[in-house]
Amino acid sequence: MSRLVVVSNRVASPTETKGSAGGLAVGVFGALKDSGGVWFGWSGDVVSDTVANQGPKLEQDGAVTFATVGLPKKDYDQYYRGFSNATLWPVFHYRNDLAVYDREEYAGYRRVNSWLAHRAIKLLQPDDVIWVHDYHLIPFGEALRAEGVTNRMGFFLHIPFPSPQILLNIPPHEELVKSLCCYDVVGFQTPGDQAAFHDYIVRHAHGTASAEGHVEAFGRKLKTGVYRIGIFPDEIAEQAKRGEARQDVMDLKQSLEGRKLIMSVDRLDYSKGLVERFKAFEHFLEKSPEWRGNVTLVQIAPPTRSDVDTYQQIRHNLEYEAGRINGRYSGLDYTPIRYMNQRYDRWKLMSLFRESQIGLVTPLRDGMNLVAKEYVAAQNPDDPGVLVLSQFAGAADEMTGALMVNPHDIVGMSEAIGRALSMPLAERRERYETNMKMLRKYDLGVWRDSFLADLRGVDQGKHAPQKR
Ligand code: ADQ
Repeated sequence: MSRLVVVSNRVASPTETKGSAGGLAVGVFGALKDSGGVWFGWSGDVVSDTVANQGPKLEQDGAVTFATVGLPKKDYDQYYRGFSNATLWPVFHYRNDLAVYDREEYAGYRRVNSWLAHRAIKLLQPDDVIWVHDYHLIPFGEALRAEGVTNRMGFFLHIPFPSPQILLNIPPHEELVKSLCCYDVVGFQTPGDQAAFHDYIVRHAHGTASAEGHVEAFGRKLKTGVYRIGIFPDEIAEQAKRGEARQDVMDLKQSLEGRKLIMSVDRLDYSKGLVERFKAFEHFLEKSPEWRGNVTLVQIAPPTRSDVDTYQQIRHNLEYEAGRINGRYSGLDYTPIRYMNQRYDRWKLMSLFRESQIGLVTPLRDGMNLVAKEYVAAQNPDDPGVLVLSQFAGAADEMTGALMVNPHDIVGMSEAIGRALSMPLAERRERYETNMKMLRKYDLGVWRDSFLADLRGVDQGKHAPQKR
């Protein structure tokens, strides 16, 4: 089998791939181990130009090479903080109101992609299969092609692909889509994302797109597909069970003094609908006095991208809302919202999920949302909690056993909390089983293997120079 080269903005460290981090790192590493290969990307360090140009730094773990480069400050600002996270991320999450566009940042974004491609070339072998991940790296494949690389190349978008009317707000939208068309396979999380891409191809790029995902545009032919990212549910269940008897979890249980528990876990990001969620919980307490003092919302939200302005704003808003609501409904021995900013070990998160009666997952927009899936997998099958899920999470397509909510509808979310708290066991079990069936059908291995099968199925000679 040909080697695999994975390219992502951040590279998991060899220790993270041993299971302590998210399942995604473990899943991708599994594919790398099977075929041997390279994981290439940014180390997360900001370094001098000289140090950056000395990269990539190589670390070997069996048949897998971890190859990382540092980024100079200017590149970090323009490529990562700028165009990736202040333009692409908000627009792809339908938040044009939060997006800024700066030509120089965009130029930096393309420049860094070309520089990364150039650093990666020396690691490539002729029949390697190259799998590029996410919005930071849209032009990476095109930059490799410009250097004469003819390998099979695929791209997977972890976040939503917006409808064309939204995408048109990014001035160089056409260049971005053209870059995507340089890959052989482009993967999306949901049929809606794929359809939005096809829509752009047909209506704005004068191309064609078939229902089977055959796309022709900008003089290129590619395949698009829907590859729903998943988890390994049995592994999550195992972690959740293992944590049950651990001290931290027992302490939490004791501190709840028999109260019901609602769990929410998200990166601190405006796409996750945290403020609306807090307001829904407040509304629930307002309308259901019998529940005051009897139910606690634990919100775990580690900060990310804290040097991007909009992220400082959301953090500020959330602290304000938590303080305000707690001020209104706390008692001497009761705090309605426990809001924490730390990262937690996976086993701890999973066992907290298992202890809780509701998983409240209400993003305004989300590519997939793995927390929703982890919540379900962590439940005790004999007495499962209820997933309350936003219709705008990619996971909503599969988790049809969830109580579905519109995260803009504060009253609707508040009603769903009430319904979930008093749901009979038989209904909870039925909903849990429905969700578990989908988690097993579309687990992380299926996501990875189906994408790679499509990529490996591409004719290897497709990009070879034509003989005269
Ligand atoms: P994210 O936006 O990061 O991912 P999500 O899919 O929920 O969102 O994944 C977050 C992961 O981080 C989960 O595995 C979760 O358990 C973990 N996590 C969150 N908070 C944590 C904490 N405090 N401590 C430890 N772990 C924590 C992006 C897209 C999503 C898409 C994924 C995968 O935005 O839509 O589902 O990629 O493709």
